[in-house]
Amino acid sequence: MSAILSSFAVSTIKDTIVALSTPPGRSGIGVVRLSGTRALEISQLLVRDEVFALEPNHATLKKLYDPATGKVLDHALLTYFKSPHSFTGEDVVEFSCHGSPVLLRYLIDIILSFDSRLAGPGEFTLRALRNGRLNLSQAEAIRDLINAQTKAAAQQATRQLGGELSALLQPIKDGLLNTIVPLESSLEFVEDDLPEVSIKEISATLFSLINRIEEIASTFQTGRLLREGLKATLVGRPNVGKSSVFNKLIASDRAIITDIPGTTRDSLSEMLTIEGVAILLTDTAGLRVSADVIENLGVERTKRAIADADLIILVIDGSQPLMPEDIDIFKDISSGPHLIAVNKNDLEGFRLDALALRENKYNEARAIVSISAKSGAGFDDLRSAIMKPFNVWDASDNGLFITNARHFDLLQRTQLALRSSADLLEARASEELVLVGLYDALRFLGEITGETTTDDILSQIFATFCIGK
Ligand SMILES: Nc1nc2c(ncn2[C@@H]2O[C@H](COP(=O)(O)OP(=O)(O)OP(=O)(O)O)[C@@H](O)[C@H]2O)c(=O)[nH]1
Ligand SMILES: [Mg+2]
Repeated sequence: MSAILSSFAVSTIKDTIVALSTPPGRSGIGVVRLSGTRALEISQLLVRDEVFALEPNHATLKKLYDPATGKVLDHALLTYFKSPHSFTGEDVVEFSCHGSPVLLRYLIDIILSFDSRLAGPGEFTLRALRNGRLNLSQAEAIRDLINAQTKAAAQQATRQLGGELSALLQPIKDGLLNTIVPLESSLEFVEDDLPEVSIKEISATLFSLINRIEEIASTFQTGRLLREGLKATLVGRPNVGKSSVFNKLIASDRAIITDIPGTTRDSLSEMLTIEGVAILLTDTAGLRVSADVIENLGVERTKRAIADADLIILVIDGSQPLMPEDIDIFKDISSGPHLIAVNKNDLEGFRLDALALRENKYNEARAIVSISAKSGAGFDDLRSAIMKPFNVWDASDNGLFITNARHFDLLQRTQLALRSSADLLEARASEELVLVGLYDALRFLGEITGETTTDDILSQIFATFCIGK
């Protein structure tokens, strides 16, 4: 482990920490977790039995006492994990109590009175990291697993927790070392310039490493979606059926629908899941120039929702000819990811006039789907079209994706550093200069898994964890 990492951990090395590891509130069971050198001793005080020895990895039913009054607090199941074979690598005792918030608070207060302190966010995981039980990308995966909003996101986090990201990066680090070694040794023996064949070999290795990193980094677009979800916004002129499409997609009568244009006044958002990706769908006020103050405020909100969206779904009423307003709205949104849903295909006279948007002058139009919010026709196509620009087709059982912006950023920086080294090598610059980029690249890769992560970054990362984990 790096010196940087262990110096960050020094402040937390000795004390015993405690926290509620289950969510606050009433529940069947509430788990209080205790980690550190005094964990076992404190447990003995609570069960009022000095000779009581918990057997590691076994659950034991015990009465817990309030040492001040001698009264029984609860009957709890105690599980002891002996250092180093525990989550944190320290002695850990978990108390599975009845899930009463009052009782759990009471128990934690008693434990705190025995020379322990409340754990900070993610501090159990931080200790696990410090004790080499897992690396930084695995620690982040635990947080992501807990926060996962969909099955696909949970699966990605589990894979990262299993060490797949580190395994993916290891060959790149090895490759880098293979280029560093000949450069370093030629530095040492100043008289020997690197032979041309070696330069060519190193350069080829560098380019293959750059390509590999690019390949891994390119999964971020999908990975980010898996982790954070996608914001899709329904827009269109009044009465085309945006709210009807919204209700159909979320399978609930959430939005008010009437045949009066201007029904929706305020933006409305709901979550749904398509192909394992969480979608935050927003219904908006129909876009038109209106004399109504409230409606105009709604239109302002629609514009903000458009700016904020990853994908715009333009709804058009296919039972009417394409209107100038439809085209205006289309022009406003067509520079970003969008699709066109031509609604009301159950009606007589329905036409895919919107095709004109694609076939004639406005050829940026992406997918056009014919739907009916009334009959539900075309909704499978609509769902596929929503996911299409984001290439999430078989995200759930494909390879590992980069889901974390921090990792993506470090991969980009690795790539830039390698490119600058490759350019310098090409220009036959001195080995010293070429090496700078290679060492930078190695350090950036190390920051992903935590070998070279600084204190500041570590505290920033762990601040995003929940207490008790
Ligand atoms: N026949 C038919 N009618 C539809 C369909 N979708 C919506 N409608 C009707 O069209 C009218 C307007 O629907 P809304 O969903 O309120 O339209 P909107 O775009 O949200 O309208 P605003 O909120 O006013 O902008 C209602 O009378 C709906 O019942 C459809 O697929 N087929
Ligand atoms: Mg509406």
